[in-house]
Amino acid sequence: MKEKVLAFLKGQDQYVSGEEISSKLGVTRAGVWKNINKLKEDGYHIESITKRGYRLIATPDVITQSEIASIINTKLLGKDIHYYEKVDSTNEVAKTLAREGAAEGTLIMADKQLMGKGRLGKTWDSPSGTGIWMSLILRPHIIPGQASQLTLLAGLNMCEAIRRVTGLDCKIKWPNDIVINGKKVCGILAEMSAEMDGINHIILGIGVNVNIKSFEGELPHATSLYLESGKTYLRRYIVKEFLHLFEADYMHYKDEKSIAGFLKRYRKNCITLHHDIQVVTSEGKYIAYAKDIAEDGALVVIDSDNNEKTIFSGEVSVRGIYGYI
Ligand code: BT5
Repeated sequence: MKEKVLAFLKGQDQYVSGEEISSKLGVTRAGVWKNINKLKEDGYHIESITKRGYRLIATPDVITQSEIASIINTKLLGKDIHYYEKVDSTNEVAKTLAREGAAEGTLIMADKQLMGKGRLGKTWDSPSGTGIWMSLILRPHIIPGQASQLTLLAGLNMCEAIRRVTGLDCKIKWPNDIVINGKKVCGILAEMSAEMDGINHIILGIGVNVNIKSFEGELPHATSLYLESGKTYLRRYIVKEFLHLFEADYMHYKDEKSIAGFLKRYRKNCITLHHDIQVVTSEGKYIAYAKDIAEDGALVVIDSDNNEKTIFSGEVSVRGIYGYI
C-alpha cells in the first residue's frame, strides 16, 4: 500500500485530500495517514496542510522497495523487491531467499553493505547512501558452463544504463567490470547453485559506485560516477534503466540460450579488445594481444609466440600492461 500511496502522490500536481486518496486506493483514512508517515520516515518530503491535503514536494535519493516499485515497468525483474538499510551482503540475502524458493527476478537492494563481497573472497566497499548494491535471483534453463555469459550480458546492460543516465564514456573491461577513464566504477559477482546438468539459481550481484566522494583505504583503481563527472545522480534511475535493458535482453537470452546476438554490442563497448594485456593465471602471467570475443563470450588472445588461446572468465584475470586496464 505504501507504494500505491507514493505512486498516487507522484501522479498529482496539486494537494490531494486524505479522503480522495482513501477512496481512490480503497484504504481507510487511518491507513492513508499511516502510509504517509512511513514515506516521510523513508525521507520523502510530503507537505500536509489542513483542509487541502497532501503533496509530494521532493523525493530524495532513496532506493527503497516502494520507490523502485513506483518507477519501474518490468514484467519479471524487480516484481518482488526486498530493501534493507544495512545488510552484510545482498548476495548472501539473495542466496537464502533463493533457497527458500523466492521467484525468479526477485531483487535485493541495500543502502549499505557491511561485508560486501568481491570475487574469490575479496571485499567490496559498499558505503551508505552512495552506491547501488543489489542482487537479482535468476533461474535460467541453461547449463552451468553458460552462467558466465549472463554476467557478460549484465555487464553490457549496466554499461549501457550508466551511459544513458549519465552520458559518461564507460566501457567494459572483459569480462564484466565497468570502467571509466581506466578506473573501476562497477563490479559484478555471480554465484550459482547448480547440479551437473542444470541451474537451481544464479545470484547476480552488482555494485555501482554512484555518489561516492572518496574511497577509504587502498583502492587506487576505484572511481565513482560523481568523481568522474562532478555531478551526483539519483541511484534509482540507474537501477530502473538497468532493469529495463537487462530484462529485455535476458528474456531474449533465455529463448536463444546464446549470447551470439549480443556480441556486436559487447565488442563495441569492450575496452579490453585490440590491446596488449596481461593474463594472470594460477600458474603465472603472460602478455598477449586481445583479439576477439568468441561466440560463447570467451576472450581470444594471441600470445608472444603467436599462439591463439581462448580464455574463460573465472580462470584468469586480465590486466592492462601499464595499469588496471
Ligand atoms: C567484483 O569483485 O568486482 C565484484 C563486486 C560485486 C559487488 C556486489 S555489491 C552487491 C552484491 N553483494 C555483494 O556482496 N557483492 C555484490 P572483484 O573483481 O573481485 O573486485 C574486488 C576488488 O575491487 C577488491 O579486492 C578491491 O581491490 C576493489 N574494490 C573493492 N571495493 C571497490 C569499490 N567499491 N569500487 C571499486 N573497486 C573496489
